[in-house]
Amino acid sequence: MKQFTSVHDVTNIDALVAEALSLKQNPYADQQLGKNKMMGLVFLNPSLRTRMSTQKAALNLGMNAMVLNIDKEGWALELQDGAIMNGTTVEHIREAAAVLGQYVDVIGVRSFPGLKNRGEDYSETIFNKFVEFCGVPVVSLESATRHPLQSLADLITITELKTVERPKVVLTWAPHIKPLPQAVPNSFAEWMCRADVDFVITHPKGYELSTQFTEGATITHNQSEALKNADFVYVKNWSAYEPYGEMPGLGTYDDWMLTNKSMQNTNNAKVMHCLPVRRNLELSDEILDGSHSAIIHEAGNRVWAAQAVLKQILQGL
Ligand code: SN0
Repeated sequence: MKQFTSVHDVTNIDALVAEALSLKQNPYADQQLGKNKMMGLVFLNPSLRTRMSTQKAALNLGMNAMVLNIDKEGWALELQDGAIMNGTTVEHIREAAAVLGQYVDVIGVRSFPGLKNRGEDYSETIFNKFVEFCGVPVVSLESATRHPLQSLADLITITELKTVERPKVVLTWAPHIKPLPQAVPNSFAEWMCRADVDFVITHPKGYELSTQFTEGATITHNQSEALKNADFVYVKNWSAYEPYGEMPGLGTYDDWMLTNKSMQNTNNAKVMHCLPVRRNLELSDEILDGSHSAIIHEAGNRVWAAQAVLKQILQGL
């Protein structure tokens, strides 16, 4: 594997999931593979799981890892080509990315969308500049439009916990108080449309995701209809794709938050969420603390997702 920025970089999804599950059983089998190899983790936005799980995955493979919170600890980055840098930005992304590539063998980058300019976000301007200038394989730690390490961990979790051959997986929108990226639902949809599952997306009118990620999914505005016989319910808030970054009907969809009652017509479904979750806004305490939740298990699987991906990248170096 030369890079991991979306499901399109994966040649065999089933094999990657199987690899992750095998690494979970035997985490230190490949310590020689990463010997004297350096993983760089560069964050333009906050992180808990991605940072810790990817670092742990690198160490399990025998790599070293360095973390840079470039938004807080780096020089103020200039992103525009041709800029006359006589203002507050100090270092151009062209130099920053190229220099980081001198120090590491694989680089992970997190860069959230601005949610102001859809064209800019959906062309992955910042992320692609890293890919262009760093000169080493790039792993997405969540870009403007996707979070593939999360989606892989989600597919691993579904594979482990499913009780029927072809489970029904429902992605449901949840309430929030501020506009969040579409990256997690885009990516989850993109992976689920390629997995052996019945995939349903439910959200209020106005929260349609870009169709490039949802082809093959059933889409409904009726949450309780969607939840019928569900085996997995994946909860996530996202802002609108059109009008971009807005929250149509803010405050009127509070009943979209799942409670134990919402789960009654499911097939005793497992509830998933990528975290961080705002309690009693996106998800109720009773779900988070109850038997439906697979959320901590899911977060644990972030290590094996990252390790399977890094292993394939190391094998291609
Ligand atoms: C991010 C998102 O893409 O939705 C990261 C998820 C892994 N989530 C947030 O930014 C949450 C922020 C908040 O205020 O709740």
